[in-house]
Amino acid sequence: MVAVVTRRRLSQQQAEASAFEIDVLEGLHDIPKHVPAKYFYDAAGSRLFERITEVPEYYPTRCELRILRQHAADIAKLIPSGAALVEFGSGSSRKARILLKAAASKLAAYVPVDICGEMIEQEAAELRTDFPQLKVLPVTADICNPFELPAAAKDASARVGFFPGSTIGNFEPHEAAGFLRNAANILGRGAVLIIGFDLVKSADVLNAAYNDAQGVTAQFNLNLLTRINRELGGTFQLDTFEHHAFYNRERHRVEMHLASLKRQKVKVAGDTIDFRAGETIHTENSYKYSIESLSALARGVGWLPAAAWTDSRKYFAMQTFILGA
Ligand code: AVI
Repeated sequence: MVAVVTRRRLSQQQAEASAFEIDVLEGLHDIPKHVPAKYFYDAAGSRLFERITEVPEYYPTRCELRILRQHAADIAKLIPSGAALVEFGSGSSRKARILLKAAASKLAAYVPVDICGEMIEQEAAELRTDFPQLKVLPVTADICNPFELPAAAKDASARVGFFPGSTIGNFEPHEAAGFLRNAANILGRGAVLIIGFDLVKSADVLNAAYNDAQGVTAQFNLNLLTRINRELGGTFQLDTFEHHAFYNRERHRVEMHLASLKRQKVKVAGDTIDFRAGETIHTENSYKYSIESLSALARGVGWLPAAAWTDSRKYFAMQTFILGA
């Protein structure tokens, strides 16, 4: 049994490793060069992201926590009694805990869904201690693909989706629509969806948030090259690449790039990649929405916009949507 589990875990790791290799090589041979932002989050990248959330310039996490703490009771009122709360990309469940404190007594279950099974199982154990009356039923899945909910969530009076963290901003708009469609299919009739997202604002605030003075965001961006070196036998010299992040006003998004400081050749998984001086690898887009623009996107795939809350500076929003008939 142990051998079977170990073999299964190994083959999952191998499949993930080869998807990483395929995506990185495909992106580095493309023009312009790009690598999907989801590969930032190895163990070191996840730790660096946690540090980003604490730098003074990066406001989204603090704003969202403030909105949740201030309006938890109102948000909880929108959760039907006997509903299951399904969190998409739950990670540490830090934000869900605020909602759970306000709504646990009327919930049939809390279903944290994340690609990282180990993390949510560990978090689920802690939640069961802190909320002994609550059924905590973790699901390991990619939130952008169809997945099965546990029976207790399917049998609940309704399902309420929770998608905090402005992760929706890291999807291209067509992917965001795809996510919303998938969430509608999974949550089903009568569903409510609560989304936290970053609002369009002055370029100065946005540029500062992604270029913090301590350089943590730069380290986070460059860590992608460290990961490629380690996992794909890459030969990137980190001091020959520079973190570039800027707000692209036309496309309502912050773009992150890694710019080569010189003309050079880099080896990755046996392939040679040529860089011109100044050429960049596009590593992330972080789309900023208005309440109206996210409402329009959601309406297009059947979600009707309902109540929304923002912080006092209108930097960040938490909005609820109801699945149309
Ligand atoms: C995870 N995500 C919402 C962050 C963002 O703001 O787009 C990732 C990040 N990238 C640089 N700083 C933070």
